[in-house]
Amino acid sequence: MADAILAAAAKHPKPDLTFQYGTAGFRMKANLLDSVVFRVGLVAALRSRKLGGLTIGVMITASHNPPEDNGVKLVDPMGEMLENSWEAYATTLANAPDAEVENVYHKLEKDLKINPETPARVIYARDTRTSGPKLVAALVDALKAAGAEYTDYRLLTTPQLHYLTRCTNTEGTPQSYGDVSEKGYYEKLGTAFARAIKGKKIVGPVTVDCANGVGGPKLAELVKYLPKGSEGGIDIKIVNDDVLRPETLNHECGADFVKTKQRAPPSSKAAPNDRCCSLDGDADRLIYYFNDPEHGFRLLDGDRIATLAASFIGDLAREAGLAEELKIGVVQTAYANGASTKYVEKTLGLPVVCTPTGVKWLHHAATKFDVGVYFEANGHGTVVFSQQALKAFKIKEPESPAQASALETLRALTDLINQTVGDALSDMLLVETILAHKAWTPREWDLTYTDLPNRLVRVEVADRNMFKTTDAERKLVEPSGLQEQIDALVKKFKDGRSFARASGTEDALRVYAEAATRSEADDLASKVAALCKLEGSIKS
Ligand code: G16
Repeated sequence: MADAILAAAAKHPKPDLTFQYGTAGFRMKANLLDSVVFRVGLVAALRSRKLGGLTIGVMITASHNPPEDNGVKLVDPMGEMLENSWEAYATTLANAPDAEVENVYHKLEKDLKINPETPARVIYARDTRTSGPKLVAALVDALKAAGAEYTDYRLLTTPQLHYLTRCTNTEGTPQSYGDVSEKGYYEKLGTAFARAIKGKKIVGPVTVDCANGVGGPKLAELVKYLPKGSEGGIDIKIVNDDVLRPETLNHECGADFVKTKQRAPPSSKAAPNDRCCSLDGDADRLIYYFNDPEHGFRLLDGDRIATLAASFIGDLAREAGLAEELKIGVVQTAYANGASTKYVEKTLGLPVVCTPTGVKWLHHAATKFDVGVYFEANGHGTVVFSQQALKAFKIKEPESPAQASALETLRALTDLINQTVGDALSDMLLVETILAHKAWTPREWDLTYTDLPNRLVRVEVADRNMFKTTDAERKLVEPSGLQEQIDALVKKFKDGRSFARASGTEDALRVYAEAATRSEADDLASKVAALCKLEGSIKS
């Protein structure tokens, strides 16, 4: 096997670059990724062996990034993101000189006390990018060289791979998460959705913009398993599902476009008040929106989905007589609109935890609650239920028909919601379920609180790594003095708040600002961006 790794590594030479495991794995221009994907394959084999042969997932995708990018991320056995400490091992292997890959691999094996005789099992999938098949070939070379067993699930959304990883590892156990197949995923969601909306009416269609990514064909498949609008179910109109022209991926459409530009895709033909939503390139983010005849474009982002879900599940828990025993909480990042945080704390009366950007951080914090609702403002998130909550939903004896119905809806939600990771398809069915239960249009949802105007700016700097943050990314510690300048600016704006952080998926700095009015938010964002740009050029 040793020779096999050395020989295989030589076929995937490393370019003269330093690679970083970012917010969601390695991500960059696809033509630079061959050696990285190969080495991630080796890490997957090591991780599986370390865990006694449990199956590890590898997803090849660059999600919201442009078509020429790609990326690779690892999925741990229960469908969570790779354990944090292993990101460092992946980085070490990714940066090892070609001739050293085999030595580094064996050093990790030794240091981590991994038995090379233990079986290694890996499953993998990719999104629709043209660079995908070649990167898959690099991955397979590594898996063969490391002696791992593997299964190719071809094209999947990222959350589908997370689901399959958990199903594979729990198959035949009391914790079984579902049938180990793509069909099993659709069946589970379809059945749970039918149970969750039983007796309720979904008014009008929902138009889903699939970012011209893998979510398009997968949603078309899922629709076959859902009760149809004509039968009291859901009427889904799929748009931007062109996967035959790869250059259209995430181009002027998709969740990232809608959230950052704060407008509908230019191709949208939605009429006023039509319910619309957008997925991103690998269907793990979801953003809703509609056109208000009076106020124009209205965005219902991840913060809105979190508040909607938290209030609905909180109400159900009360109706089911379980409010006292279940700790419900919301997890956000610094990007959460200040008005949403206030709404959760003051109106819903629930605790809010703030973590750094990246689902890995939010998910972890959410598991500390019995019902942990976590969403990034960009639409990435889900709800996780503790074992205690699942047990309570199961064993609670209803004392009235209303309690029985609340309990049944809660049970259906635990199947409908993809608890492994944020899943745009599952989240969309969750939102549709809640709106049907509340008999709300997007307008009523929008009226729950008023967002503070905000702006997100992408700033290109020579070296984004010189910007270092603390306090869940809300403050810069480096370059020194910059935070004080930002604070001085913020003070001049009513309800002003702003922060800057290096992106972990793009070679850029992100600046966020909010303030009492749209023009002030724009002004604050552009002033903070200018400060950062200046600092970035002085120190580089
Ligand atoms: C990934 C992460 C998200 C994160 C986003 C942007 O999303 O999974 O948690 O919010 O990147 O991160 P950054 O600001 O560091 O670039 P996706 O949908 O691109 O995989």
